[in-house]
Amino acid sequence: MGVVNVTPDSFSDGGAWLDPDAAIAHGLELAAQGADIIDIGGESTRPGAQRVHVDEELSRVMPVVSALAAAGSYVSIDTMRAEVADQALQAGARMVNDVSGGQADPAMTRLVADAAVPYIITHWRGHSSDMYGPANYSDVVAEVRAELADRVRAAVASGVDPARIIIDPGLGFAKLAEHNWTLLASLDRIALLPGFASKFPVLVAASRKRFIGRLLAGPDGTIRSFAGSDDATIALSALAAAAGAWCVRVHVVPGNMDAVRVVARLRQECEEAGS
Ligand code: PMM
Repeated sequence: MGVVNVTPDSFSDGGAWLDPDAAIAHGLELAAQGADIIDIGGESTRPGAQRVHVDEELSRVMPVVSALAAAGSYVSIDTMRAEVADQALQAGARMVNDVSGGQADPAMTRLVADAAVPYIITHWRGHSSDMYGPANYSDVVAEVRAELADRVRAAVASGVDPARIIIDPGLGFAKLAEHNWTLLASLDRIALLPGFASKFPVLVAASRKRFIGRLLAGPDGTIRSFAGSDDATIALSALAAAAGAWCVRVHVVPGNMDAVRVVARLRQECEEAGS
Protein backbone atom coordinates (compact mmCIF):
# COMPACT_ATOMS: atom_id res chain seq x y z
CA MET A 1 0.00 0.00 0.00
CA GLY A 2 1.50 3.30 -1.10
CA VAL A 3 0.60 6.47 0.81
CA VAL A 4 -0.57 9.74 -0.71
CA ASN A 5 -1.14 12.30 2.04
CA VAL A 6 -2.95 15.29 0.53
CA THR A 7 -2.23 17.41 3.59
CA PRO A 8 -0.05 20.36 4.52
CA ASP A 9 1.05 18.79 7.81
CA SER A 10 1.31 14.98 7.78
CA PHE A 11 4.07 13.37 9.78
CA SER A 12 6.64 12.67 7.17
CA ASP A 13 5.52 14.08 3.86
CA GLY A 14 3.30 16.98 4.91
CA GLY A 15 2.90 19.52 2.13
CA ALA A 16 4.62 17.51 -0.56
CA TRP A 17 1.38 16.34 -2.19
CA LEU A 18 -1.11 19.07 -1.25
CA ASP A 19 -1.38 20.20 -4.86
CA PRO A 20 -3.86 17.81 -6.56
CA ASP A 21 -1.76 17.40 -9.71
CA ALA A 22 1.31 16.57 -7.65
CA ALA A 23 -0.71 14.11 -5.55
CA ILE A 24 -2.15 12.41 -8.64
CA ALA A 25 1.28 12.13 -10.26
CA HIS A 26 2.68 10.71 -7.02
CA GLY A 27 -0.12 8.12 -6.77
CA LEU A 28 0.46 7.05 -10.37
CA GLU A 29 4.17 6.71 -9.65
CA LEU A 30 3.53 4.56 -6.55
CA ALA A 31 1.21 2.33 -8.61
CA ALA A 32 3.75 2.07 -11.45
CA GLN A 33 6.38 1.06 -8.88
CA GLY A 34 4.20 -1.85 -7.81
CA ALA A 35 1.90 -0.67 -5.03
CA ASP A 36 -1.27 -2.77 -5.15
CA ILE A 37 -3.28 -0.19 -3.21
CA ILE A 38 -3.01 3.61 -3.14
CA ASP A 39 -4.12 5.03 0.23
CA ILE A 40 -5.31 8.63 -0.08
CA GLY A 41 -5.81 10.78 3.01
CA GLY A 42 -6.74 14.42 3.54
CA GLU A 43 -6.48 14.75 7.31
CA SER A 44 -3.20 14.54 9.18
CA THR A 45 -3.07 12.34 12.27
CA ARG A 46 0.39 13.42 13.39
CA PRO A 47 0.68 13.91 17.17
CA GLY A 48 -1.01 17.14 18.21
CA ALA A 49 -2.93 17.54 14.95
CA GLN A 50 -6.26 19.37 15.11
CA ARG A 51 -9.14 18.16 12.99
CA VAL A 52 -9.80 19.69 9.59
CA HIS A 53 -13.30 20.63 8.48
CA VAL A 54 -15.07 17.99 6.40
CA ASP A 55 -15.33 20.35 3.41
CA GLU A 56 -11.58 20.92 3.49
CA GLU A 57 -10.93 17.18 3.72
CA LEU A 58 -13.25 16.55 0.76
CA SER A 59 -11.69 19.27 -1.36
CA ARG A 60 -8.23 17.79 -0.72
CA VAL A 61 -8.97 14.15 -1.46
CA MET A 62 -11.76 14.06 -4.03
CA PRO A 63 -9.85 15.19 -7.15
CA VAL A 64 -7.08 12.73 -6.30
CA VAL A 65 -9.41 9.81 -5.59
CA SER A 66 -11.36 10.43 -8.80
CA ALA A 67 -8.28 10.72 -11.00
CA LEU A 68 -6.47 7.68 -9.59
CA ALA A 69 -9.60 5.51 -9.64
CA ALA A 70 -10.24 6.58 -13.25
CA ALA A 71 -6.66 5.63 -14.09
CA GLY A 72 -7.39 2.11 -12.79
CA SER A 73 -5.63 2.25 -9.42
CA TYR A 74 -7.08 0.35 -6.48
CA VAL A 75 -7.81 3.30 -4.19
CA SER A 76 -8.20 3.18 -0.42
CA ILE A 77 -9.67 6.24 1.29
CA ASP A 78 -7.92 7.08 4.58
CA THR A 79 -10.60 8.89 6.56
CA MET A 80 -12.43 8.81 9.88
CA ARG A 81 -15.54 10.39 8.35
CA ALA A 82 -18.43 8.46 6.80
CA GLU A 83 -19.26 11.34 4.48
CA VAL A 84 -15.74 11.41 3.03
CA ALA A 85 -15.71 7.61 2.71
CA ASP A 86 -19.10 7.71 0.99
CA GLN A 87 -18.08 10.31 -1.59
CA ALA A 88 -14.74 8.61 -2.21
CA LEU A 89 -16.43 5.24 -2.77
CA GLN A 90 -18.86 6.86 -5.18
CA ALA A 91 -15.87 8.32 -7.04
CA GLY A 92 -14.27 4.89 -7.41
CA ALA A 93 -12.39 4.14 -4.17
CA ARG A 94 -12.64 0.47 -3.25
CA MET A 95 -11.49 0.29 0.38
CA VAL A 96 -11.97 2.31 3.58
CA ASN A 97 -9.01 2.87 5.91
CA ASP A 98 -10.39 4.30 9.15
CA VAL A 99 -7.67 4.85 11.75
CA SER A 100 -10.33 5.25 14.44
CA GLY A 101 -11.79 1.82 13.70
CA GLY A 102 -15.30 3.25 13.62
CA GLN A 103 -15.00 5.29 16.81
CA ALA A 104 -14.70 8.80 15.35
CA ASP A 105 -17.92 8.70 13.34
CA PRO A 106 -20.85 6.53 14.42
CA ALA A 107 -22.11 6.43 10.82
CA MET A 108 -18.93 4.85 9.44
CA THR A 109 -19.49 1.13 10.03
CA ARG A 110 -23.02 1.23 8.63
CA LEU A 111 -21.75 2.98 5.52
CA VAL A 112 -19.02 0.38 5.04
CA ALA A 113 -21.55 -2.41 5.58
CA ASP A 114 -23.86 -1.01 2.91
CA ALA A 115 -20.99 -0.41 0.49
CA ALA A 116 -19.65 -3.95 1.06
CA VAL A 117 -16.00 -2.92 0.70
CA PRO A 118 -12.87 -3.97 2.62
CA TYR A 119 -12.52 -2.05 5.89
CA ILE A 120 -9.29 -1.44 7.80
CA ILE A 121 -9.87 -1.22 11.54
CA THR A 122 -6.95 0.36 13.39
CA HIS A 123 -6.34 0.30 17.14
CA TRP A 124 -7.04 3.85 18.32
CA ARG A 125 -7.80 5.48 21.66
CA GLY A 126 -8.69 9.03 20.64
CA HIS A 127 -7.88 11.93 18.39
CA SER A 128 -4.31 13.01 17.71
CA SER A 129 -4.72 16.27 19.67
CA ASP A 130 -3.92 14.06 22.69
CA MET A 131 -1.91 11.27 21.08
CA TYR A 132 0.09 10.08 24.07
CA GLY A 133 -2.26 10.81 27.01
CA PRO A 134 -3.99 7.43 26.61
CA ALA A 135 -0.71 5.55 25.95
CA ASN A 136 -0.99 3.58 29.20
CA TYR A 137 -0.89 -0.19 29.10
CA SER A 138 -0.11 -2.95 31.54
CA ASP A 139 0.01 -5.50 28.71
CA VAL A 140 -0.01 -3.67 25.38
CA VAL A 141 -0.51 -6.75 23.20
CA ALA A 142 -3.41 -8.10 25.26
CA GLU A 143 -5.09 -4.70 25.45
CA VAL A 144 -4.69 -3.92 21.76
CA ARG A 145 -6.05 -7.37 20.85
CA ALA A 146 -9.03 -6.99 23.21
CA GLU A 147 -9.85 -3.47 21.99
CA LEU A 148 -9.49 -4.46 18.33
CA ALA A 149 -11.81 -7.40 19.00
CA ASP A 150 -14.37 -4.97 20.45
CA ARG A 151 -14.14 -2.76 17.36
CA VAL A 152 -14.47 -5.73 15.03
CA ARG A 153 -17.55 -6.96 16.95
CA ALA A 154 -19.09 -3.48 16.73
CA ALA A 155 -18.46 -3.33 12.97
CA VAL A 156 -19.92 -6.79 12.46
CA ALA A 157 -22.96 -5.80 14.55
CA SER A 158 -23.48 -2.90 12.09
CA GLY A 159 -23.48 -5.37 9.23
CA VAL A 160 -19.83 -5.35 8.09
CA ASP A 161 -18.87 -8.74 6.67
CA PRO A 162 -16.04 -10.12 8.86
CA ALA A 163 -14.40 -11.46 5.70
CA ARG A 164 -13.89 -7.85 4.58
CA ILE A 165 -12.17 -6.70 7.78
CA ILE A 166 -8.44 -6.01 8.00
CA ILE A 167 -6.92 -5.13 11.36
CA ASP A 168 -4.03 -2.81 12.19
CA PRO A 169 -2.24 -2.48 15.56
CA GLY A 170 -2.10 1.30 15.07
CA LEU A 171 1.61 1.95 15.53
CA GLY A 172 2.06 5.39 17.07
CA PHE A 173 -1.63 5.86 17.84
CA ALA A 174 -1.72 6.20 21.65
CA LYS A 175 1.54 4.24 21.71
CA LEU A 176 5.04 5.07 22.85
CA ALA A 177 8.05 3.66 21.02
CA GLU A 178 8.31 0.71 23.43
CA HIS A 179 4.65 -0.20 22.74
CA ASN A 180 5.24 -0.13 18.98
CA TRP A 181 8.23 -2.46 19.25
CA THR A 182 6.33 -4.89 21.48
CA LEU A 183 3.43 -4.96 19.04
CA LEU A 184 5.74 -5.51 16.06
CA ALA A 185 7.25 -8.47 17.91
CA SER A 186 3.75 -9.95 18.37
CA LEU A 187 2.12 -9.70 14.94
CA ASP A 188 1.18 -13.39 14.92
CA ARG A 189 -0.78 -12.98 18.18
CA ILE A 190 -2.49 -9.82 16.91
CA ALA A 191 -3.91 -11.59 13.85
CA LEU A 192 -5.89 -13.96 16.07
CA LEU A 193 -8.22 -11.79 18.14
CA PRO A 194 -9.78 -13.08 21.35
CA GLY A 195 -13.22 -14.55 20.69
CA PHE A 196 -12.60 -15.17 16.98
CA ALA A 197 -11.86 -18.58 15.51
CA SER A 198 -9.81 -17.49 12.52
CA LYS A 199 -7.09 -14.95 11.87
CA PHE A 200 -7.70 -11.53 10.33
CA PRO A 201 -5.40 -10.04 7.69
CA VAL A 202 -3.03 -7.59 9.39
CA LEU A 203 -1.87 -4.27 7.95
CA VAL A 204 1.40 -2.85 9.31
CA ALA A 205 1.94 0.91 8.95
CA ALA A 206 5.40 1.52 10.42
CA SER A 207 6.77 3.56 7.52
CA ARG A 208 8.75 6.62 8.63
CA LYS A 209 7.16 6.69 12.08
CA ARG A 210 8.96 8.49 14.85
CA PHE A 211 9.86 5.39 16.83
CA ILE A 212 12.13 4.32 13.95
CA GLY A 213 13.82 7.72 13.88
CA ARG A 214 14.35 7.48 17.65
CA LEU A 215 15.94 4.04 17.37
CA LEU A 216 18.32 5.39 14.75
CA ALA A 217 19.16 8.62 16.60
CA GLY A 218 22.72 9.83 16.27
CA PRO A 219 25.26 9.86 19.12
CA ASP A 220 24.16 13.39 20.03
CA GLY A 221 20.54 12.22 20.28
CA THR A 222 19.40 13.78 17.01
CA ILE A 223 16.42 11.80 15.78
CA ARG A 224 16.89 10.36 12.28
CA SER A 225 14.97 12.25 9.58
CA PHE A 226 11.85 10.76 8.01
CA ALA A 227 13.50 10.04 4.68
CA GLY A 228 16.51 8.72 6.62
CA SER A 229 14.21 6.08 8.12
CA ASP A 230 13.31 4.51 4.77
CA ASP A 231 15.93 1.73 4.90
CA ALA A 232 14.77 0.74 8.38
CA THR A 233 11.18 0.79 7.08
CA ILE A 234 12.25 -1.71 4.42
CA ALA A 235 13.74 -3.94 7.14
CA LEU A 236 10.48 -3.76 9.07
CA SER A 237 8.48 -4.56 5.93
CA ALA A 238 10.53 -7.71 5.41
CA LEU A 239 10.10 -8.74 9.03
CA ALA A 240 6.37 -7.95 9.03
CA ALA A 241 5.87 -9.92 5.83
CA ALA A 242 7.84 -12.84 7.28
CA ALA A 243 5.61 -12.69 10.37
CA GLY A 244 2.57 -13.07 8.12
CA ALA A 245 1.39 -9.47 7.64
CA TRP A 246 -1.12 -9.09 4.82
CA CYS A 247 0.03 -5.63 3.77
CA VAL A 248 2.57 -2.94 4.57
CA ARG A 249 1.60 0.73 4.23
CA VAL A 250 4.63 2.70 3.02
CA HIS A 251 5.65 6.10 1.69
CA VAL A 252 8.33 4.82 -0.70
CA VAL A 253 7.54 1.73 -2.74
CA PRO A 254 10.57 0.21 -4.53
CA GLY A 255 12.69 -1.13 -1.64
CA ASN A 256 9.62 -2.28 0.26
CA MET A 257 8.35 -4.00 -2.86
CA ASP A 258 11.64 -5.87 -3.21
CA ALA A 259 11.56 -6.84 0.48
CA VAL A 260 8.09 -8.39 0.31
CA ARG A 261 8.97 -10.18 -2.94
CA VAL A 262 12.02 -11.74 -1.29
CA VAL A 263 9.90 -12.87 1.66
CA ALA A 264 7.21 -14.28 -0.64
CA ARG A 265 9.87 -16.33 -2.45
CA LEU A 266 11.30 -17.66 0.80
CA ARG A 267 7.83 -18.54 2.10
CA GLN A 268 7.19 -20.48 -1.10
CA GLU A 269 10.43 -22.37 -0.49
CA CYS A 270 9.43 -23.14 3.11
CA GLU A 271 6.00 -24.35 2.01
CA GLU A 272 7.50 -26.60 -0.65
CA ALA A 273 9.91 -27.99 1.89
CA GLY A 274 6.96 -28.55 4.25
CA SER A 275 8.47 -26.48 7.03
N1 PMM B 1 -0.96 6.03 10.15
C1 PMM B 1 -1.12 7.23 9.57
C2 PMM B 1 -2.12 7.44 8.60
N2 PMM B 1 -2.93 6.43 8.23
N3 PMM B 1 -3.58 4.18 8.41
C3 PMM B 1 -3.46 2.99 9.00
N4 PMM B 1 -4.27 1.97 8.64
N5 PMM B 1 -2.52 2.76 9.96
C4 PMM B 1 -1.68 3.72 10.40
O1 PMM B 1 -0.86 3.46 11.30
C5 PMM B 1 -1.78 5.01 9.79
C6 PMM B 1 -2.77 5.21 8.79
C7 PMM B 1 -0.22 8.34 10.02
O2 PMM B 1 0.67 8.91 9.34
P1 PMM B 1 1.33 8.89 7.87
O3 PMM B 1 0.22 8.96 6.87
O4 PMM B 1 2.20 10.06 7.85
O5 PMM B 1 2.05 7.59 7.79
